[in-house]
Amino acid sequence: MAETLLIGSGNRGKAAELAELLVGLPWDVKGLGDFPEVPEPIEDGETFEANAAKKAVYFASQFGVACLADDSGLVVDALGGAPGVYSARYSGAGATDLTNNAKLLDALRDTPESERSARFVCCAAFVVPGQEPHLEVGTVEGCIAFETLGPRGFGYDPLFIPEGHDRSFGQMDSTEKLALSHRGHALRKMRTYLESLQ
Ligand code: ITT
Repeated sequence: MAETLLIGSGNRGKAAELAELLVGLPWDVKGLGDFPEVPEPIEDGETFEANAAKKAVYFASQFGVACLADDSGLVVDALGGAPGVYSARYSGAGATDLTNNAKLLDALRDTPESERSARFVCCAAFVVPGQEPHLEVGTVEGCIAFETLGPRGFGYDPLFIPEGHDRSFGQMDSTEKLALSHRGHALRKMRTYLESLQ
């Protein structure tokens, strides 16, 4: 019987993308909804790598199963790298995708097109209980639009236009986004690692 691989994310958009990127691997992929509720892991690391490892180690030890987690975010050059590791909570307690996108548009309201460069970063962490995490990082370069574009995806997708394209991630379906995205890049490397374990 295939071993359980828990996707350790409470973000439904992210968890769906991670599940899509694991299709075809010989694991029994489960989500947090398949396990009893536990407190959220504490994400107090200063880097994507530290937070990704913390999440995967936490859920693997809580439930005694292998876990894949990701810590990700948007790095905006004109904002000195913000929101970065604070992307989920950029607009404060109770932040939503809507309030985060509104805050980002406001922060960049006087920033011209030539200075709106940004990148998404994803660090994926795979942990077998009791073992060291294995990390893979992916990035995608792009720029921040002047208004939200498109209904798809989650988070900052409607504001992020990947380099070489004229549509935002919010205007792409998941297949097109994952071919270009930070999470797609990190997870394709992680797949190679997971396949090497078989
Ligand atoms: P988990 O920790 O439970 O996985 P989270 O949403 O808190 O969920 P992070 O701490 O890694 O996850 O924060 C990532 C945030 O960065 C996320 O909430 C989005 O706002 C943004 N983000 C990351 N990847 C993104 C993507 O592919 N598209 C749009 N926004 C993204």
